[in-house]
Amino acid sequence: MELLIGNKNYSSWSLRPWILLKHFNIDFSETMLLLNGDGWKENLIKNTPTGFVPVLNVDDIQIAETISIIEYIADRFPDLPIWPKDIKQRALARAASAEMHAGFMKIRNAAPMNLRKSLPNRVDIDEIQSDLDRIEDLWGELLAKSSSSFLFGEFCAADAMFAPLATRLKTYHLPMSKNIAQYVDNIHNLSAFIEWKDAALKEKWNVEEDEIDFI
Ligand SMILES: N[C@@H](CCC(=O)N[C@@H](CS)C(=O)NCC(=O)O)C(=O)O
Repeated sequence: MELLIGNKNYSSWSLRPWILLKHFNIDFSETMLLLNGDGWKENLIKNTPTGFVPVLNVDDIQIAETISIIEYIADRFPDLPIWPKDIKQRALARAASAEMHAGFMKIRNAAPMNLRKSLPNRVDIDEIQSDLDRIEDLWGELLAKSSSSFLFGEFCAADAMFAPLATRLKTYHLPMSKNIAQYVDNIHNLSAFIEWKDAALKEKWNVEEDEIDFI
């Protein structure tokens, strides 16, 4: 299996399947397709079905779309707790993941993932307040019922889906309750996340549209 990813500092979608594969010690290779530089988009179009990363190459097929990659991983490794084992918990984990896939547009637009920066006071909180409220409600409710440090007990695909959002809360010093801050730290303390971030910090490239200083 080969995972095509974008720059680790910026590519929030790439982080999701990567952190899941790493956390569960699944063997895969990775190839980075840059999101900056001359011809970067043409290169993406040439190497992926959609012109976007991540993509999982498996034998003769290319799986695009993060959520589909995650479902493939879950199907391929049914003994691993990629999703919660309980059918109702699994349904809730998938619902939360689908909500992440389709939503939180305000925070995604206003606060792009940028792991190497610390950017307090750059985001208009009023503009993203409804997304922040939803995070408090959704994560707060799940964490209150969770038996461990993550949304459904042990780390699972839903946490992988939310990992980039957790980084945005930290990078932009967004307001959050104590419980949510603890969860954000739990994501940051995962060894798979630390490995991704260490690599991100070594990158020298700038993706200007994701640097809110440039805007
Ligand atoms: N719906 C896609 C979104 C993927 C996506 O937006 N990836 C970004 C990198 S994080 C990308 O490839 N951007 C290239 C572009 O904007 O043209 C998914 O779920 O994987």
